Amino acid sequence: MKMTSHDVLLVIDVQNDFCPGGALAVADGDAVIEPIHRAAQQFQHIILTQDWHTPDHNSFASAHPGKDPFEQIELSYGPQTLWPDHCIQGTRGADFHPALQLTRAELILRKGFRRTIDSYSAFFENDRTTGTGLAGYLRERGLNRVFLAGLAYDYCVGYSALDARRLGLPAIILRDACRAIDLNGSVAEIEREFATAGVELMNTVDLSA
Ligand code: VGL
Ligand code: ZN
Repeated sequence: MKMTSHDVLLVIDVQNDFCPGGALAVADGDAVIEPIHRAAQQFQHIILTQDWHTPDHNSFASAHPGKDPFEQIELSYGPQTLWPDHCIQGTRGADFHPALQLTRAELILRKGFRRTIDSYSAFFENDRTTGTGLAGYLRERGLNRVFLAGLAYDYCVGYSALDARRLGLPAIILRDACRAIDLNGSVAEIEREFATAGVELMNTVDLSA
């Protein structure tokens, strides 16, 4: 694939809590690191995101007495899945996985830091209107094609890709550099949305082909 200086690799939430042993472990989550490192060699620009919640975050089941993790509730902005406490600001679980070596990354974007609203996407919080600033950053830097990798495929990676399309940017997910949570058919559901929105899927080997 022909790569240019306007391409950016968005590495989503490769944090301890989403890897084996973490509070919201994604099966095989740390397996994304190797393909991400290989993919990174093809990019002039890399951005990392970091899920970054307050201790009493509204997306935690623990903030809703009587509710369990993975249940769904209605919040002011719509349905919200409740999660185990994870990626709390300043904790080890919120740190990037120690094997992730992307010192060239130009921006670390934190999201989900507002207590009352979750943010799966790197572009918009879960109300789909509060911006994170990433759209403006990409625009100002002339980065206009987004490749995505990381955790989790069916949540933060997928929502970010869909929002990139909403902003009119080409969005390509590096499928082998992602792992999914797959909660109640979430993979099948988001892949239907990918098809409608024009999110593309490819593997890291195809970058250098
Ligand atoms: C994520 C659930 C809750 C993710 C973050 O990174 O996909 N999923 N917070
Ligand atoms: Zn989260």
